[in-house]
Amino acid sequence: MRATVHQLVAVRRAATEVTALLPHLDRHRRPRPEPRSQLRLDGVLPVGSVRRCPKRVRAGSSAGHEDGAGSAQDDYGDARRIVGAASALLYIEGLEMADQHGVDRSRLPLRDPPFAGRRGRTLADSTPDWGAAGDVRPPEGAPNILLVLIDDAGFGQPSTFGGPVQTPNLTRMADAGLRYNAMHMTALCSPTRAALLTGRNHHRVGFGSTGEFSGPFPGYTSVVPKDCAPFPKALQMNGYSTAAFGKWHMTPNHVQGPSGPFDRWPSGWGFDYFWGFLGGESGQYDPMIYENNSVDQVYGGPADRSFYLPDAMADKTIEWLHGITAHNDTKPWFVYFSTGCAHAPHQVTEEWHAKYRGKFDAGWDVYREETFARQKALGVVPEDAVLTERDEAFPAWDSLSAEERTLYARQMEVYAGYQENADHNVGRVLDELERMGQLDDTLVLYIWGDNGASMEGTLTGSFNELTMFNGIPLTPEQQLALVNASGGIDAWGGPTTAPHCSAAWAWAGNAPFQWGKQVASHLGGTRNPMVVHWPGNIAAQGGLRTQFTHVIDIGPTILEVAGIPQPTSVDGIDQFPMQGTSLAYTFADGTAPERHTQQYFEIFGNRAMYKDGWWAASKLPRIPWDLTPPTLRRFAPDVLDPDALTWELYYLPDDFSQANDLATRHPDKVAELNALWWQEAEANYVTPLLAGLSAFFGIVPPLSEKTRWTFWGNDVQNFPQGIMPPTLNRSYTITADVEIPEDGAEGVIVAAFDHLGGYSLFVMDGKLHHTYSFIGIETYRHESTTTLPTGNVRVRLEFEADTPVMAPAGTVTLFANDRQIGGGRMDHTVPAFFSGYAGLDIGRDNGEVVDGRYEKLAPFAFTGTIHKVTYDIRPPGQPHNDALHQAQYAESQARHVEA
Ligand SMILES: [Ca+2]
Ligand SMILES: [Ca+2]
Repeated sequence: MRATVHQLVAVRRAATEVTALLPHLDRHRRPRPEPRSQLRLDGVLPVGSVRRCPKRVRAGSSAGHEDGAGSAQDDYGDARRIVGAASALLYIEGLEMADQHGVDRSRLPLRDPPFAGRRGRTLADSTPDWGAAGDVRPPEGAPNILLVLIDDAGFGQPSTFGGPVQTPNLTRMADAGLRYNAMHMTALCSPTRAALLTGRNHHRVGFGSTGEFSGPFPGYTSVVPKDCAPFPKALQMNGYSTAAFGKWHMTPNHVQGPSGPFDRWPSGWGFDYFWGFLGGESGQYDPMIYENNSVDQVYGGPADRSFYLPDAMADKTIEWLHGITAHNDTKPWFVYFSTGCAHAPHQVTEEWHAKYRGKFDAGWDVYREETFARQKALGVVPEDAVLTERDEAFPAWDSLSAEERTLYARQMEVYAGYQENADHNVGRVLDELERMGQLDDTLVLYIWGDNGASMEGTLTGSFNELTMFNGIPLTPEQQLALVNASGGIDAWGGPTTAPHCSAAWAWAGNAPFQWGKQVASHLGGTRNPMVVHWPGNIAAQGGLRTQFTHVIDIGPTILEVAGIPQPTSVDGIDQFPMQGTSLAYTFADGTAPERHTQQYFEIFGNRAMYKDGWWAASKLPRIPWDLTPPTLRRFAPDVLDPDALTWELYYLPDDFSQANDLATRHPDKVAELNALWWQEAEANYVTPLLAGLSAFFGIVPPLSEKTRWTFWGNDVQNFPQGIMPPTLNRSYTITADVEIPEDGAEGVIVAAFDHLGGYSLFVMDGKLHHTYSFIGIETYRHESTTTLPTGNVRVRLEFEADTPVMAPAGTVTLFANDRQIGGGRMDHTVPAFFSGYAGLDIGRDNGEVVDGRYEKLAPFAFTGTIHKVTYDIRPPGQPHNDALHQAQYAESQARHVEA
């Protein structure tokens, strides 16, 4: 921002031309209610900048009066003009690209404007055109857009829609805006998010399943095809500032490292800025945070117990808004605020869950009845609606023991407090927008849940949600024992736990509907509250909208409101049209006939077909959280007969909650919707049916040829699960070349994850230690019998699996310079996932630590030198390891391990 006298003189003539252009430029500026800083020639350069100019200029500058009033008037005028010209150049961001009114905004990026001036041999016979140096601006009046998405939350949870979770900020937006009670999601995280940001059906954009499970069919790649560009890209390329905060979940696991490719990261989806986590969930006390295209850092953990991710997310969003407003407050922005809450782990501090103490002691059956009554009183559920019945998969609250009730009630208290905190932090962003005078010029879309509340906690819930994902069911007795071992019921929700509530609480949270997350056949999985707030543009404050809407409608709505057409070409690729229907038509008219009249649903074989009020539902006949081999075998490719799967039928205008199955009364309607579902499935790449579970049926990725992973030095940290050396269900060796000073060394050589599942190789009291946590259920510790030598030392850990099965037992041996120095047994190893988040670190243990013995010293960095760490995974091609490979993928999540 500095200019020399030489540069100032050189631009002097140009400044005259700028003056001539000003009226033209101002005409193209985006009108704003408040007067904005205008492009001016005089007095714009900040005082500090002027003072950095050489003395002659400074003496005469407008900021230079302190130097005395006696300066020559000629000099003064010259300097003012020179400074003014420099200012014009420095403030060139105020320019627009020439004649954007004539630009085709549907072909992205926008074409550069042709030069409208004239280039002669010298400036004397040339005419400038500032348009070519300007920036793309959105259409006039394009508003700011705040899109809030809560994770894993149900229709019957927020108080705004009759639930017991206090959500004053959602209510505040609703009372000054609109409540939508027929908004639909896909029933699963990544699919909903991909549909949300592309305006297309989830299978059509490769997201029939989650980002963790890229599959070999077009609807299941977890990679958005280039002909379906996400709408944030259209906003960005049309001149919006764009940012995403929080949960992403659309970058496939194996590309979440520093080598990318980054077209699968938020930056590739059209976000100028990203701060959050790439996976499906995050620790709230020790998140591994990405900023743009790399890991920012692991925050919190034992070294900073004051850190809480939901608070930090709001802070970071506000900070970004301050920054862009300071830079350019004429440019509209788009913020995607996507909370990790209320996905597991349900982590929140006591101040938030203590206020719900005792509130759920009456249990989930009473919860539903009370919520249903409030829903009717609020009018978000029609008066003639019926509360659906409890499926026998969920036990009656009255049938539980006193101990179970105590445990489960606390689970719900924490789950509720966790959600209230999420709304509180959304409110902090809203408050700041209000203080900045931007709230009224911002379209707020606030969606409570990307799917219904999650039943992934199994019936008992879990102190560590990963028990379910590893196929480790726990009895209520085991659960209680493990809760007690983790600090007791009062520790639920704190950093020693990564909890998930009982599936029955989730089902209750989806009142008045049946089922929940993953069950795309029913409203419990698919219907979520939405609130729209846009004062001045929505007259019916506090109104209710009942038209059928779907998450693919959000993209078309936002583009319509911004005045930006859906792109027909992006980066040279012709675009497949958005499939959603803008719901902006509902803003003004609650009685307008619904325009989104037909929609298919499918997740993991749970299917639905909606058309003109009719809803056909076909739920795969299994308990949603049951992924055991005997259950899955019933749906294996050579067993499954899709025509044998039955349909239920509901007519939603008369039956809001799907309580009255009409299938036997209207077989023709069932047949019609069944045929339509298959037609839609074909067109949207849903087929082959159950491709989202294909890994369970032996359709596994090619076996990697790679057997060695090398970490050169101690500076590789925060490696996420998807790119770690694959030690699960294998024999493996970790070798570290280290240097230990004469007076010894201590600290972590390599650590992955934490005490709820992970391993660490470290030096303490001069000895080599290995700690392995089997999902927090059992912890194995091995220690060298002698102290390590000094100087250059090669330490080695060998794990030899006994047999080629999932979760193999095996023998650990520790070596120093090829001499055995210790070892022992491990009865169980982790079969599928150590953790849903966190990473691997060389030379330290970031975030929550694997072994509590060094927690106070966290991250317990190694005080010697690490030259390199090498992982050797048993070479492929041996029958032994082929079998292990098949086991890992084909039955991951599917094999019970006796706890
Ligand atoms: Ca979710
Ligand atoms: Ca760690």
